[in-house]
Amino acid sequence: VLWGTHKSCHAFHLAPRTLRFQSVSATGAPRWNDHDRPEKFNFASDVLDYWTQMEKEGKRGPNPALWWVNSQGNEVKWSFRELTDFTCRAANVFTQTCGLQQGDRLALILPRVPEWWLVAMGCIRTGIIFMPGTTQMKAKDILYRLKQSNAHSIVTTDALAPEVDSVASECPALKTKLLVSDHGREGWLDFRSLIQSASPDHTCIKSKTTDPMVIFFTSGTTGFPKMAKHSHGLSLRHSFPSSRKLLQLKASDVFWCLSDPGWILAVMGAVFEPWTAGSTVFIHHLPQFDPKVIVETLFKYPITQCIAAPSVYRMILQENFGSLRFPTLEHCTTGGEAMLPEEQEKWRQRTGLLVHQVYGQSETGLTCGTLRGSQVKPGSMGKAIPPFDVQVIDDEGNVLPPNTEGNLGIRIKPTKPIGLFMLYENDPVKTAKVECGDFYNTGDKVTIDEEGYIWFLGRDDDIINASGYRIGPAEVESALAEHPAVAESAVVSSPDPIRGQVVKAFIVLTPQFLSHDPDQLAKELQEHVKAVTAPYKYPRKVEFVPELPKTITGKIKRSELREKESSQMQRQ
Ligand code: BCO
Repeated sequence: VLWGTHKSCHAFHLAPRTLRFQSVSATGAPRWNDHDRPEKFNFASDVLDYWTQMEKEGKRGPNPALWWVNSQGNEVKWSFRELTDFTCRAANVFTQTCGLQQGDRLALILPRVPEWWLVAMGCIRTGIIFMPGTTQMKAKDILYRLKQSNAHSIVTTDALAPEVDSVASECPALKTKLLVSDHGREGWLDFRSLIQSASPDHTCIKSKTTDPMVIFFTSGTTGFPKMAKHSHGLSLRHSFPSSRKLLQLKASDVFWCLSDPGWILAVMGAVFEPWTAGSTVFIHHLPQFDPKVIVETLFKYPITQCIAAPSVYRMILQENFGSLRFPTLEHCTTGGEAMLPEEQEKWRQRTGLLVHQVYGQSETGLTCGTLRGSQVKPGSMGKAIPPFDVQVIDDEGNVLPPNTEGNLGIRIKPTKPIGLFMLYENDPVKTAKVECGDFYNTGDKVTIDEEGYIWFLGRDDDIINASGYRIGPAEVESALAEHPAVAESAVVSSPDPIRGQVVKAFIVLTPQFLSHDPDQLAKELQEHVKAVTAPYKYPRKVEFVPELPKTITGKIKRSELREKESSQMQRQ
């Protein structure tokens, strides 16, 4: 056991060796400007190892780089020096033990355990493209990802290993399976013991800024999730002065990102953003979401900043907590879905802190936000963060005047900005479809006011955003179709006071199920969806209908159902 049984100690007792550096800034000041396009960048050598050097020179305080806790009172604290050591070992495990090479793909499906950070950084050191995914995934979701990406390796836990084994034979490219566990499993390599025995001597690749680094699976309005591929530029962008102004993190800050490490929000909020500043990344294992644990954690630990989806703030506010005046918390940020002005105000009244909204997608990373210290306009997602030139555009890519509704576009011509995704892997049609004139079209409807503040209005396609999860209707409909009771279904968003939106399924039953108890059947179908695909997608609302509205060509009119839901909620 490498960690988990120790309380308040540095749990990994391996002595870090002397480091070899690729590049180190002498001053600690950002070395790049917003519009620089350096040929080479690697977050591990240019940022992580930089802070390691600062620690060695006594130029960084005693705060750990990674501080992990769980509800059992276990703790892991790693310095940057230890992180450099362990992530070099991880890099050697991948290249030497697993035989992986730069450009190979690795599926990273771990909960919030310290090894997640070692795997991600080990991949960056070696140029292996990592693909984060939520542990809520089921065998079918994992199979889809492994096949689509031609993954060469997977790292996961005991809970998901049987699901992986059930589909591995259908994934010929999959060479190695790595288990993060205290127990062995046949056919799997034991990541923890491999890390212990691996050498800490590793030379980081000299990656080009434009080389691929990470792939996020992101749900679309049709079909199954697409692979948004990012280069090392995604991580470089956090070094740009404009990005640093957003949270103004310092090395003494303790930053808590509550997002699951399967999402881009966590890759930015629990890796790139805090480590670029030399801050402490704080992690609570949180296997189940519990507002009480979050509040207790904010009282117990010296957390100075946090970022979480609006639903998290709402769920905390909904409970009857005595005090929400957290002793060390200075700055709160939210992203992943829209937050209403009255919700921001309620948080301010209870905590004394403003919530600053940020906006981004798996394709774009951080796109806009309200900078720390600048005016918060409640309900607005802030202003564009350079080098992104963000405009409201029409369907032809023409820039619209202030206060006019249109699509949020990011300028990609004549030059694509650093930090924007490269493309949808294996999908040139979809990649071309999101290009609109000189812009990447996010598909999100917004307005921009005269001061440059951006206001989210919604989407006019079928994508559902439920408590910060982006869900494609086809993913849920195909899960429902596997149940014998379902003749046909249409899945849409339905407004919800806590989750913003929830998934609603309109279902036409097969004749043999028409006489079943509807409440019981709805529950059975919900459990069925939870069992065959990631449970966050399950329809929290189910309505049985005799038929679905369709166009004359037989296409389901989801928009009609969506509008019916919205107007029904407004009437309530
Ligand atoms: O609510 P239920 O209990 O009926 O169902 C929940 C879970 O209990 C259940 N579940 C989870 N694992 C399961 C399981 N059921 C069976 N087997 C399992 N293995 O499934 C439902 C999952 O829903 P949930 O994840 O919403 O759970 P919960 O506890 O209500 O969590 C609430 C939130 C707010 C913590 C959660 O919804 C959340 O984390 N939302 C934020 C998502 C996020 O981080 N989005 C950011 C994406 S990146 C981005 O947008 C770019 C921004 C720059």
